Amino acid sequence: MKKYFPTEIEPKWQKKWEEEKMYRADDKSDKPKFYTLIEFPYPSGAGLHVGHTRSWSAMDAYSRKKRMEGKNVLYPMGWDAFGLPAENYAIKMKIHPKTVVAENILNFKRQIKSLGMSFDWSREIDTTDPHYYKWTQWIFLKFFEKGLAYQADVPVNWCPFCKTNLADEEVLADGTHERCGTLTEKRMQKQWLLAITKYADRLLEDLRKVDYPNKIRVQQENWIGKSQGIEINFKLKESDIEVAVFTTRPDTIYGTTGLVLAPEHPLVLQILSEKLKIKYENLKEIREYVERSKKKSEIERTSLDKAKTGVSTGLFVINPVSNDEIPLWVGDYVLGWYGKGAVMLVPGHDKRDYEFAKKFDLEIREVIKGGDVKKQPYEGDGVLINSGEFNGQSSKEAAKNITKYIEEHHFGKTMVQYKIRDWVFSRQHYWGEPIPMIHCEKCGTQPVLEKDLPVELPYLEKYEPSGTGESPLSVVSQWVNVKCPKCQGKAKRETDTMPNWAGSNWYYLAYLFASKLKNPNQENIFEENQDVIKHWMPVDVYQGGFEHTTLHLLYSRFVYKFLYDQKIVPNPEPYAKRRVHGIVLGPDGRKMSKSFGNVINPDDIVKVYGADTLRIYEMFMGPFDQTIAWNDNGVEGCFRFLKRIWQLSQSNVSETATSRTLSASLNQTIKKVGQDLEDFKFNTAVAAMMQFINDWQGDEKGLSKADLIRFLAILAPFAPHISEEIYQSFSKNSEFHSIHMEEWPEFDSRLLVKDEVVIVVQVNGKVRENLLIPSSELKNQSYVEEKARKSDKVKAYLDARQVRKVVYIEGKIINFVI
Ligand code: ANZ
Ligand code: ZN
Repeated sequence: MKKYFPTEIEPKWQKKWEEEKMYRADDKSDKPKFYTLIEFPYPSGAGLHVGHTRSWSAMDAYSRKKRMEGKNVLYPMGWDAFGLPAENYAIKMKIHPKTVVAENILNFKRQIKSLGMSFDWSREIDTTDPHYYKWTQWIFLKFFEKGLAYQADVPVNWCPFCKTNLADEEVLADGTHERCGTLTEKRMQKQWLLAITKYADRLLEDLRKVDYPNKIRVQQENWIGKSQGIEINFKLKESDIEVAVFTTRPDTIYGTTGLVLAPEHPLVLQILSEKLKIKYENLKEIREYVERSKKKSEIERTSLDKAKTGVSTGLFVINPVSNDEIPLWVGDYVLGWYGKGAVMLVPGHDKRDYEFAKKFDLEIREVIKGGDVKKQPYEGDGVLINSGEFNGQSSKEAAKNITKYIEEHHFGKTMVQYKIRDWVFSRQHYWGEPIPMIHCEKCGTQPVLEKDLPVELPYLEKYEPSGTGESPLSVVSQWVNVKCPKCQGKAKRETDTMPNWAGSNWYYLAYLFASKLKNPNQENIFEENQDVIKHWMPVDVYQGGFEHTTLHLLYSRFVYKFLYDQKIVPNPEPYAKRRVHGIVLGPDGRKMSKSFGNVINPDDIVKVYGADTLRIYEMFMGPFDQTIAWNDNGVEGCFRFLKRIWQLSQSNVSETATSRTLSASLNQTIKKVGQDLEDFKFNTAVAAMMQFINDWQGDEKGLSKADLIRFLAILAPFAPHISEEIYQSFSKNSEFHSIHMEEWPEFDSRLLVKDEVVIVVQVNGKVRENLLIPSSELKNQSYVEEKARKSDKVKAYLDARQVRKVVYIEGKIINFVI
């Protein structure tokens, strides 16, 4: 018998598959298209980790099945290589990021190829290739042309470690940078922004059009944060000045005992400039307070654990509905950018307002019945009291009626507010796409002409961040100083670069025409490739992690919608279906990390057990969307599973038909594996095949050749090499025909039920016989009992003894108690 040496057979088939160009997707095929996508990796110095391999193996199995089902499958791979990790690594190792990226890509590719993934390598892309980022820059110019890319002074999140500004999405709830864990600070700085807020409603609504896991949909909904409310204008006493607030609870308006402005509010700035014709007190305190709150982060300001701070302006405003005169305060728990940057203070029914009122001894008024507001705010709904003509109405009714009253009297109007803010799109870093803009003293900020794209990133010896908030590109005068594209006068290039999310906004489109990216005479690549874009989009299944849900997944949906509006893509959503994978932890149950010494390198597993074992193990280790710890014993077990298949295919295959019982087991397995693969239940699919192997081993005659091939066909997506090797050993074809080109086997539903079942016969709990009983008689205890009594082996025990009781467990055991 031949022995199973995966390290011999695997490279052989990988080479053959590549020669045969088996996994090339065909743009012109008449088979139905199927586009499967995994999040392309950032090629890190550490190489591939077993988390990558798990996710890609799963999608590989899925893609292979789709091919076998007759689909024209596109399963591509590329490199997301700009950004902080490459740059930080380069700085640490003192190697240029360009060199680092090139080396890492080579290593990644070698590793991936050793796993036998069915990627279409002819479509490989690299976001740091100027031929690629030319189009990343082109998309930016489109945004600018449509008024959706703009510069503004905004409070930004500054990471003191990475020395760059970050988008809100890159800052975690505790205020730290998601990449490096450093606590970020708020700074005001002129930045480029993309107007994602203009798409907020569509990004929210269109979640209905796609099939995403619930958790992901909810995370995006919350991040977008739509609030339906009303803006209400309060007049400053003895003046024409109006201050608007945003509230979602107009029903509580009679409970308003103050109005609180954010320190950034324009009225506060006016007060401080002393331009208002009103009497001032507290000016010094207000100024000091505003200065102090500038230093605080948003997290600090809004934290529920921190004591509220504020300062009185000494001024009063009038509640337009109740006509109450109420004090005007400044408090930094109110945010400048949200709503109207001002709130009506309702301490009886809002927790934050309650704390503010307690701290500064402001009145607490109960207007909704439901709790004891002297002790704690009541935030629920209820019946209105102390609310004039609205008394006795429910919160819901009152909210409607008060809104109507306010609108009719022109005191305000309904409005929708979103939590999401425009996307801060500039970074003060070297390793990114230059933003293709030019600043001219005369003409202002001008876009680079399309014909001058790409704006190539110059090769710098010194690329470390300056730390001043200026990009390291700003000191490269030959690059910075250019002619203005409009007046030809002296001008300077924009020196900020794009965030590391820019390249992944459209990479799923780049795969579709990857071979054309290098064409130097390329006109508008999107226009010229409309046919392939229409053919392949949307992505049928996109598989990735949970961690980029409000980053890449949201950003790329936004950019795709924008491209849809430019008539570049045929539909409003890029990904029809999203599936997610869990994380693979180290054998000790902790996150894999060099410092814990618990990192599993896929190379080591492949070297010892082969790629098929690694793939089978990672599918089998647990439910795909759950976080699972690595287990070496599990790897051993999967290796043994493959070895048994190897042996059985040499020792237990027959020229004649498969027995009815084994045939039933095979048909059940085909059915289950097919359904499980569809549902991303990879672990139970493998378990079903393991169960089948037991049945096969226990069967005297074994599998027929035709049935062996059917089994190999369902094994092939999971263990592509061993199934190919065994298949070829049985193949009589003179021309090469791969198992991966076989049709996905049908199951015979008539054969799903076994027609005979083994019943264990016990006497006093001891096994004495195994009987074959027809499936149709399993429910018939007297039939089973009679058969058992007639068996010679059983007879010997029952003769001349009295049977006291017979216990029958249907379809399994019959026990005679004597
Ligand atoms: C009065 C009120 C009474 C409120 C009450 C709530 C309960 P969401 O749902 O998150 O949109 N708010 C408005 N603008 C704010 C700002 N710039 N900074 C901080 N808070 C602000 O929350 C809407 C509520 O958040 C608004 O409704 C307002 O407080 C507060 F019993 O107004 B409410
Ligand atoms: Zn100019």
